Amino acid sequence: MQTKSEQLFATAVDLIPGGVNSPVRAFRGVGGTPRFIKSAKGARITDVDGNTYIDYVGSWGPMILGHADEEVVAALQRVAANGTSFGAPTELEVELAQEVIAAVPSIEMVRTVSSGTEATMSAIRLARGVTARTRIVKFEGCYHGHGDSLLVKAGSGVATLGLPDSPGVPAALAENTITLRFNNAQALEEAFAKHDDIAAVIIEPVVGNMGCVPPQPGYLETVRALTTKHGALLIFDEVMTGFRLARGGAQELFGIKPDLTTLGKIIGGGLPVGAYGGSREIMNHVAPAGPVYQAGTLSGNPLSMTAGLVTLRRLRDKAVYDTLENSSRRLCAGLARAAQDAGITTVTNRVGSMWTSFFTNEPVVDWDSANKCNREAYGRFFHAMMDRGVYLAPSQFEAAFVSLAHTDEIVDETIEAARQAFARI
Ligand code: KE4
Repeated sequence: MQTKSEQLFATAVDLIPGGVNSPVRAFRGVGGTPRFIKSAKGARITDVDGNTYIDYVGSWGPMILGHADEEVVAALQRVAANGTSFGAPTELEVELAQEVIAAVPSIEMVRTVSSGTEATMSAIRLARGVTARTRIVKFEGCYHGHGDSLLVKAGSGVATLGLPDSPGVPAALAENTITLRFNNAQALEEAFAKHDDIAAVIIEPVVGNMGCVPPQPGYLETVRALTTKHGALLIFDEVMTGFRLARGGAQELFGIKPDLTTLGKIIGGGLPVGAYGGSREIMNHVAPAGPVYQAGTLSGNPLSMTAGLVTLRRLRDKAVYDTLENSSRRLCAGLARAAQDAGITTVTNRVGSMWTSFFTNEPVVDWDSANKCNREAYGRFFHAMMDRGVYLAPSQFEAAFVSLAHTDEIVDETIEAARQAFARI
């Protein structure tokens, strides 16, 4: 007897490429049939067959308050009744800009768009426009959305599917993207010695897209010094880490001031959103203030702005980050201990409430070390946990997320499930 998820997936694969609207959802990284989700509340999601799971994906980052937060839902219902999109400026966009600028010191001016991909694409174009240079630098295993210039040795779903790069990206464009090893300062130094036309270095300051990989001590400082020295803009892609690791993101945590920051996910509270921001001097190059063009029909729409504002205003209370730190630390300690007690070696990388349990026995500091992980073991663990009511990221090369709805009891329930899952595999 087929489950409803299996029936829906069989139908979906005929209508939608791979049956999904984003590749990582197809479970290719872990095998099996993706669960079609019917509803969610707090830390839990429920699939179309009525199975409920403790959710550590959280829509890949946005759901830091937990799912279907009452205040967010009520605000959306109120605002939707007044119309969902006007294609004209609204007060909500001014308020969201104020909220982002108040939280992220390096941002004096911000433009909102409808996805993280749009944010990074636009930031790259802006950097090229401002510097009149063409080359950009990114890092292996980092993923910045599916913009052509950035789909080169990317992480996340690209790494999960083992795609070297994506067909369709013209060589003439890809050759302008230099890809280096993350956490290797010398490689960046050599790239700047070799090329004097680097417009920007774009980096995930804490990588989420090869699994969670923190910067090594001093690395971000060196990246900042080198970009300043060589007149290249430093773009912190904080689509995942923004408002996740601290109210001011990774740049607050590590005390680094990038030239441009890209945001997404949390600032839309689960509605479509992206943003890019920086100094007035740089941002005033963006149309219509300046010549660098970028536009969007639904940019800054009332629903995304509303869900984002409710979420960001709840994150003004710094205590929320202490709560996330404590629950995440306890969770990861429990997971690591459960693996150890079952004689399974895992390496846990965690920064705040984003983490990854790598199935490997050596430190994971870059794509090469992440890529050595045992994906099959991760897949077995993923399914053993799902069988026990816990929904992890369906790929070894993704970060998982704790929300404010993950109470101590839920963390304990997760650790118990892990004890059984590790014993099982
Ligand atoms: P979107 O276009 O998916 O909104 O954002 C692209 C993006 C940009 N930068 C970073 C650091 C990101 O993590 C992302 C998107 N993250 C993935 C999860 N690893 C989204 C999930 C998916 O692709 O379905």
